[in-house]
Parts: sequence; C-alpha cells; structure tokens
Amino acid sequence: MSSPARLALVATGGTIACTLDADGRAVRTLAADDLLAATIVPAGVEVTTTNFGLMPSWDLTPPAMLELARRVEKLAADFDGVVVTHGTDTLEETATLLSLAIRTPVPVVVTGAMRASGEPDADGPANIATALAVAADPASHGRGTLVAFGDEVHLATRVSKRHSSALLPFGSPATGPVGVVHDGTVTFLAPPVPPTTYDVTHAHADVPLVVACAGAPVRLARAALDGADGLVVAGMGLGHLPSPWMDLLGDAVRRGVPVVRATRTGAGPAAGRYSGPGGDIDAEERGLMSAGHRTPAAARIELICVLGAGADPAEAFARPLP
Ligand code: DAS
Repeated sequence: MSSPARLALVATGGTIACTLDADGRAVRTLAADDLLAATIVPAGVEVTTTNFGLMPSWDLTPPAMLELARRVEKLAADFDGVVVTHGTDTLEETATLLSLAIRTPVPVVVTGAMRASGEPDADGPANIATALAVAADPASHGRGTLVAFGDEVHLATRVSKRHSSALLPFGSPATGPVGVVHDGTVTFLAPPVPPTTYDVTHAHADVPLVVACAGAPVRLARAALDGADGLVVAGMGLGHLPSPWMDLLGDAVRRGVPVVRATRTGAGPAAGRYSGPGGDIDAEERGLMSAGHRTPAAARIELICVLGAGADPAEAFARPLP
C-alpha cells in the first residue's frame, strides 16, 4: 500500500469560513479544523491544519499575501501539497502572488466558497475536498499555484472571478481551465508549463489599478499616479485610453514609473492596431507596456512582484501570459 499524501490546509477566512448568525448575516467563525471536520477527505490523504487568519478577502493587501506566500512556502517544504482556503473576492490576486513568489514543485491549491456553511447549497466542503484531491495528485506538480473550484482547475495567473454571486464564479478567459475533476479524479487538459517566478523581497510597491471609461477625467489618472511606483490601466477595447490621459502617462514612463495597459473587457489581449492619441500604437510609442492576455488584476500583482524583486518590468511584460 502506498503511503498517504500529507497535505497542509491553511485557512485565511472568506465566505468559506462563514456561518449565518440569527439575522442571517454571514459571519466569519470557522477555523481550519472546523473546515476540515465538515469535509469528506479523499482516500489516501492525511491533512494537517493551520490558520493564517479569519479575514474578508476584500481587505487583504499584497504585503499580507506575501506573508501568506512565505508561510505556504515553508509548508511546501514539509508536506506533499498545500491547500489554502480564501475569500473569493480577491482569490485570484492572492493565487497569482503565490504562483509568482513561491518556488516549489509541490502543488499549492487555492479554493473558497460562494455560500456560507449552513446555507442549503453550501459549497465549501465539496470545494475543499476537490482542492485536496488536486493537491494530492502527482500530476499537479510543477504547475505553479492552482485554483480548484467546483469541478474545475485553473492556473492561478489566468483565473478570474467573473460573477459576483454564482456558485461557479471563476473562469480563465484566455485559456479556459487546465483541468477538470470528476468523482475525485483530476484530469489535466494541458501539460505543465514551468511557472514564472520572481525573487520577491517585498510587495509594498504602490501600484493602483484604474479603469478607463468614456470621458474619464484626467484627474483620475493624475490622482492614480500621485506617489505611485507603477500603474495598471484597464483600458477600453484593446486597452485604449482617453487621449487627454496620454501626456500624463507618457511623462510617468519617462520618470521611470512603469505603466501597463490591460483591457477592461474581461477577455482578450491589450494589443495594437489603431492610430491616433490614446490608441494602442500611441500607448506603445509613449512606452506603456501591454499586459498581453493578463487580466488587469493579475497584471497589477505581477507588476508589484516585479518591483518587489527588483526585476525589469519591460522584460517581464514582454513575456506571454505566465
Ligand atoms: N465574497 C466573499 C467570499 O466569497 C468574501 C471574501 O472574499 O472574503 O469569500
């Protein structure tokens, strides 16, 4: 008989940690042991629990995410896999940072829930069971951080929350899921690609994410750049930006503040085709970088990691999607 897969379960908070109070409000009460007690653990898996926090993920910061990454990295040295439970609001941001900042072949799998414990369609226990199955599977090795949710497995750097309330809110707009889980068995749909990683020493770079829209005031771009170490702008269509913003953004690049443009459409690249101010060719000529197929949130986390590693943003964003 083969020895059991030894996994660590790290709880950080989120809906998955919530129960309902007498007024029906979701309140974070469940620690890692409680989450495990409610889960049907896959056969051949042994789980050790640990608590990182009991936080709403909308209040997590990149420095806190990096602290979590360091904790997970230590666990990855001692266990066969690590599962992190997390609020879904910023799950993709934490998962992206874990993927970019941790060097380990050991599977790190992030999951969460859209319903609190006690709701009729509570999805936490099944999502944890799926994440444990993914983390225990040798085929999950060397893929960077993964997100397991429902019956899908996504690459952390590609996934995004695409629905505010649905039970299956996640998708990977550029590529779709990398795996599916059926009856506790994982099937990967693509071979592993070595994950991009950086030697991230800090995650406190000030990098706002601004969404452009028709007629967006220049003061928005000015305010975003005030004190910024970098900027990500989610532009319209192919990443187009209001033409009155362009001088400011170009000046920022000349001062050494990296500016990355992504698309606010939810899918597809920030690319080049159109002439004229604010168009993609103008943006490129002024030194703005394209996020490629990265989501705006993932581009921001990658820029924070790049700056926190002292790496070259131009080199980083010249690479295709991590
Ligand atoms: N939206 C909630 C969740 O799904 C809250 C959070 O992100 O913490 O967990």
